[in-house]
Amino acid sequence: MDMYCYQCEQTAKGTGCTVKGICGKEPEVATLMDLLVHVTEGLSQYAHRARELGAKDREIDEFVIEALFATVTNVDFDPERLTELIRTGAALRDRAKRMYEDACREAGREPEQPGGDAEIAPGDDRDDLLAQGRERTIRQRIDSLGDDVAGMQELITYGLKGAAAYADHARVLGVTDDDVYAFFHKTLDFLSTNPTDVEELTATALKVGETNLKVMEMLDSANTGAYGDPEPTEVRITPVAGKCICVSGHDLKDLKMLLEQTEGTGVNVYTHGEMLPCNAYPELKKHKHLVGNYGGAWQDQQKEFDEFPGAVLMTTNCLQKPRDGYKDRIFTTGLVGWPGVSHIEAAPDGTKDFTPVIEAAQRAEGFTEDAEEKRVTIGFAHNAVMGVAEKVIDAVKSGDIRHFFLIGGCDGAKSGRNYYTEFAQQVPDDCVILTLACGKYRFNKLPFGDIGGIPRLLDCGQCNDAYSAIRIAVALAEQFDCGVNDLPLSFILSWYEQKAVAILLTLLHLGIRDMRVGPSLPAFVGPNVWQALQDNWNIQAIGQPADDLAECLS
Ligand code: SF4
Ligand code: SF3
Repeated sequence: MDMYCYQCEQTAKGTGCTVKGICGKEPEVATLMDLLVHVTEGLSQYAHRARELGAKDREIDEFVIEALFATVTNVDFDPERLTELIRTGAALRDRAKRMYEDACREAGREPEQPGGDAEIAPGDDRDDLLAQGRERTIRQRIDSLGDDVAGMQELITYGLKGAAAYADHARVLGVTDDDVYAFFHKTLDFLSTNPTDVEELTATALKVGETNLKVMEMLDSANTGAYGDPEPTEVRITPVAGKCICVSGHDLKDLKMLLEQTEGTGVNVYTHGEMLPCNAYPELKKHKHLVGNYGGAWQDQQKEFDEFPGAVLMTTNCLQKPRDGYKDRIFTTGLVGWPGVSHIEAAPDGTKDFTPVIEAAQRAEGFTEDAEEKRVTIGFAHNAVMGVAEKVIDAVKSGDIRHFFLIGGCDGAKSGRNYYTEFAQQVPDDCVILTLACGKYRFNKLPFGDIGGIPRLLDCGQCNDAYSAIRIAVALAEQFDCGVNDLPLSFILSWYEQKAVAILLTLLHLGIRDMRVGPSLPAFVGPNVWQALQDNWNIQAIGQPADDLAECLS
């Protein structure tokens, strides 16, 4: 076995990638990622203990977030950059150790020697690192602990990875929270003890969900604080003539910097994938050369970027192997990386110079003519929906709105995802669909019409805007003086990577019941854990759209 990874939905044969990742991850990269997670745990062993004595270090806190984010599916495929992260992590671990020992000295107590991951010594060359990584594979833990316990440990790790991605986006916009950093260190320290108590593991997983809710709230306030509250907006989804840059990923700040740097250059900017919601933020959409959205969800990028006659900027996941047709005009930034693809680094003050991207756009042909104009409506985050809350409540009371469906989550390439399109198409005319994340591309261009002026399809935004959907659900429950589970609201979720895992843990933490999840169940959720999820939350695997729909409405 060359590697073992089962962290995402497209894992090989539904059990684990063992030869090479379906995502394109080489065994070497998978091994370095495993080692990086362990280095992070070792670092947190000291950072957590130091924090208990009042000592902390912002660089250490931020590194843990970035390192975990780098290991999320479809983010970093570059062994060089992962090696650098491992070495930086080990150096910071030594700094954390000194910080802890100093704090102990001041407190007049003997320092503990946590051992285990805290002792990983990055060797002189990559082979040495790989040898260390191969001693700590997930497969070994599955073999020694069994599917359920090893899977629960991974569930916690994946939830942390997802929350780390959101925390990093909030951080670049200046929003951080000390308690969140403390939780990451504490939880990574817990994982470093190789915990096996299922109750303790379950409680920790739910705590990850609770922390992720806080992190999504931080990101919401970072995004809206910097760029205003999203407002309902009709976005053009067909090209206009001119030179062009397509921005994918999730990072609003990167887009803002690029818009400022392309102002007056004659280069148009398009969003792609999870960047579509950016078109609804006042401070982003005010740039007239943000002309709309190009293409659909991440898994269509190879064809779409090949056909796009300009430059492409990838700000976060989900990156696929760049084809030769566009390898010289795609750029990565932030934590995203692919060997041989040009990377835009941030200056120490966080600013980025996108000149190489703009020059690549100017060299490319651009769109030669306007395509037929088509638009979709977006921008129904919590603020916009709360603005028409009274109208929505009246429509529910009068029976004009019978039921709400939240159909959303991550998309992927696997068959079985047509379920979400079919489900949305079969939703009766007197029901409203809330959607978010890249899964919406399965149906967001279909005509859904409205109910008394309320659009039947309300796009809340990116995956992290699950926070908006939660706020909307809680507000409705308050108005009707009931719990969220008593609302005429069903959750139909699609998952793919670890951010979806973090959101699922948040929904479980909130006690949301009867959710349907698909297209397949996570390989890392063992049989007994799945049974417990069913017993405690009545979570269900998706079935047939018509049957599931009938059950939701019954
Ligand atoms: Fe396989 Fe997903 Fe892991 Fe990639 S991230 S190696 S596709 S399980
Ligand atoms: Fe999509 Fe990758 Fe998750 Fe942000 S872009 S939702 S899969």
